[in-house]
Amino acid sequence: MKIYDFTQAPNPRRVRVFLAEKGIQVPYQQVNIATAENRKPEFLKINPMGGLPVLELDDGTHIAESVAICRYFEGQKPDPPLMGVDARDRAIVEMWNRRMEFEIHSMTASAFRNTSEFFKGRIPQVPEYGEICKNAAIKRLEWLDQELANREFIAGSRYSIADITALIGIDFGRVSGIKITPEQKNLQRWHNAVSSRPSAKA
Ligand SMILES: N[C@@H](CCC(=O)N[C@@H](CS)C(=O)NCC(=O)O)C(=O)O
Repeated sequence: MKIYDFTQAPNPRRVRVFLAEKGIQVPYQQVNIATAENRKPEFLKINPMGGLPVLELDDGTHIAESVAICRYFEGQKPDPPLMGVDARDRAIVEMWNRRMEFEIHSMTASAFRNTSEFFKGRIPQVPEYGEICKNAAIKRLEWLDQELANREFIAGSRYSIADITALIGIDFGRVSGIKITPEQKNLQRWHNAVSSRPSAKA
């Protein structure tokens, strides 16, 4: 078993943090996105979508998509639970994880993809769309600050995959100037708490 990874990219970090929380160790193989190694034919045989991370099982199965990889490990090692503990809780965690993906993570990622020098000439960029995503992400942080007024973690009283997605989405926003403001005390309190967990360094 191994995971195709790129340490500087946000989606692979989601899986690394998830595994650190679970206490699971898997060997990593780096695939360099900066040199477009993930777009070469050898890697496209592993994941035709070209994205990272990808989990390779011992039987040769390849599982792409960060949440699908997390789902596999949640099944293999349910404790500590990071994706909910019963039908109601699993649905709530999924609701929040999807919100963190669509409303935060994909907004900060699209802001970067559409405005950064890194992707210039590599993908079609629409800087105006990047600005729309940046402003949307800034608004979403205001919303999340309010949401966190009455609970410890994103999906309730227990740390979950939704916290991982939010943490990494927000951290990745910094390169595009998307930051938690000093007034957002609830969000800052949450961010300090999740960032100080050892898993955040994964
Ligand atoms: N939905 C996928 C997204 C995978 C993805 O786009 N990964 C990025 C890294 S954060 C990537 O590989 N980008 C380089 C590229 O698409 O060429 C997931 O959740 O794993």
